[in-house]
Amino acid sequence: MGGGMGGGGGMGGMGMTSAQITLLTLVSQGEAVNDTMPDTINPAAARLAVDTSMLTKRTFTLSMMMGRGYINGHDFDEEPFMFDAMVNTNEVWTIENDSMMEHPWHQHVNAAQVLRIDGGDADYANLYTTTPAMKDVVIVPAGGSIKLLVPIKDFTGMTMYHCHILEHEDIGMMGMWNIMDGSAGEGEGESMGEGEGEGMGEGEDEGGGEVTLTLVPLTSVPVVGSTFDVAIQVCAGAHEVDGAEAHLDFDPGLLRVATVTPGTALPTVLQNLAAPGRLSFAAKAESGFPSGTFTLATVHFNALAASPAIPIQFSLSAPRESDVTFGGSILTQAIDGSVAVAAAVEGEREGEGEGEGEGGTGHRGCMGGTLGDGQFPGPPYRGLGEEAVVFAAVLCLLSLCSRQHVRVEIR
Ligand SMILES: [Cu+2]
Repeated sequence: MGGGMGGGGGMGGMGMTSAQITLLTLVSQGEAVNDTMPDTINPAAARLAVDTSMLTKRTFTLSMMMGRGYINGHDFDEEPFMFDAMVNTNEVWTIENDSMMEHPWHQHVNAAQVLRIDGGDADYANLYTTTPAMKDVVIVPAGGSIKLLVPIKDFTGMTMYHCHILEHEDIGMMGMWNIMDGSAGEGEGESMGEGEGEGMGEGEDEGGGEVTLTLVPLTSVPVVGSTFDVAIQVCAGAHEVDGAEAHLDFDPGLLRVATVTPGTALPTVLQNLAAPGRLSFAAKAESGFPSGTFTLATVHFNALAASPAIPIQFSLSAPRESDVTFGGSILTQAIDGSVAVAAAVEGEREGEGEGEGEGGTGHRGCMGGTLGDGQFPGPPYRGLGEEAVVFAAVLCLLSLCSRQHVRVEIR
């Protein structure tokens, strides 16, 4: 994992010229078509259902002074603001704008769901906080703030966040973010800013990081009548585990447990009980205690009826108290999943949800899931046509070149 800060001033001269160049020329042929944008692309898209109360919270304050830009008082060119995060966790980020102009906040790698926007245009705030879209650019109103739910799903390593007005990024309003692999344990890397005050990662516990229970994939989109798999996964990092129990609650009208395949890491099954709307599974090990990421059990569900996304939740209250133990409880977080059951459609998509479900026990660890063909990370992108994404990418490129803000809404 190694910390260190590669690639310091790489963004240096970017965007400093104002000469006009032709990037490409589009030539169209044939009859003009008068088409309208669809109201909805993926009706199954849903907002993430995550309990944010126990998540790591971070605060970033954007400010400008004397021709420089800052994040938490740090000028990227002097000393970038940095922090460490764990892949396969969720975090809540608050971005505050202490300046007199708005800044489009942009974080690389992992898109976020907008929980809240204070200040600025009410319609924008309403749209961004209600659609199921995942965003990687959100305007932080002048003097206002935004709050993001950030599922850290993909890729370890160093990445960036910055104001998306490139001039502001160039004068220092950019920071770095080290995404670490939870299973690698400790890593007291010096990249953890020296006691940066507010917002910095709520003191990780000494013993090797968080211990979570989660579902893989976090979101499933099976077709009605199909069987699909959801793995109950334990992410224990460097902790050893002697037992785990998962109690799941779901809508009995939409899902039914067909069978449960116990995992191998905790070989002694103590409980395996499915009832309408619930499943209880518990297992332990007598020796050879596992650590890292492993599957407690894989649940084969039947999708009974079409539905927008509904949660599959870990029960956390006695007597059905989900837990991971080593001696006593070591669970720090249980991450609920969701299922949107798609109506059976004629044509290509038919049968896609059949059988193997998607992802299975992906190598991505706790909540990444794996991507099947033609799927994009994050629930809202699932099933989105690739053309739509290419279209969006071209528009983004054009907006970058023209320095115009082109807003593409994919809903
Ligand atoms: Cu800015």
